Amino acid sequence: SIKACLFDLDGVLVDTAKYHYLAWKRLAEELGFTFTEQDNEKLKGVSRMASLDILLSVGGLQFDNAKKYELAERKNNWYFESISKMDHTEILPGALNFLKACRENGLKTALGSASKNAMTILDNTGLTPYFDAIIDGTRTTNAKPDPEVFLLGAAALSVPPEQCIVFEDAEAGVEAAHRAGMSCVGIGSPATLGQAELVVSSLQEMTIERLKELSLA
Ligand code: B16
Ligand code: MG
Repeated sequence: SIKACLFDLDGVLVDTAKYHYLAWKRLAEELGFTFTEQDNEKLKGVSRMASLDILLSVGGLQFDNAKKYELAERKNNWYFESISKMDHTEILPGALNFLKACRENGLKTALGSASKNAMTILDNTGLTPYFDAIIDGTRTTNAKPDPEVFLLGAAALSVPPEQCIVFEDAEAGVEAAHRAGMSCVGIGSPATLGQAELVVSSLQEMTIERLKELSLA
């Protein structure tokens, strides 16, 4: 039976994708090319440096590592300005209620995010107290679809992977969950998250009852 729920951050609990997009778009403009919202889809769940590589390939540009770190830092400074202004109103519909329901029903909760900015976002939105463990991009060396972030989460909770369920909005995250030996609920569209055991459009559709049905299946 399920003992723990592991949550991705961006796209599952908060919509920070729009801030990532604004910052990447600004960087692309400074470099002299256009970066569309559609291009931005490819960055979901992907680490900062891998995101930069995708962006530069869209612009057909190549730089050495020192320059790439400088560009990534420039983007991150703009992104950080946006998330510094976030508050609880930016928690996605149903997320807080479901986190509370998990805890009221004795389930452990952990964050499993690729972001190095996760703590700022959790603190500003008031979500930090709802987690028994927080694993973010400052704690991992291998990005999703590597299972590391979720395996570290399960270990921090002392729950075996097969008793964990992951909530993810990115295809790479669903794969990471499966490689960790965990079931996955996709948040978004079945077209991209079809590999997940269940796909819902938001956490508003998620209940403890549905979670239990899932673990019986
Ligand atoms: P940062 P998640 C991911 O967060 C985002 O989806 C992805 O777009 C971003 O590039 C990555 O975090 C790294 O974020 O630049 O803040 O370290 O979905 O894993 O919660
Ligand atoms: Mg995500």
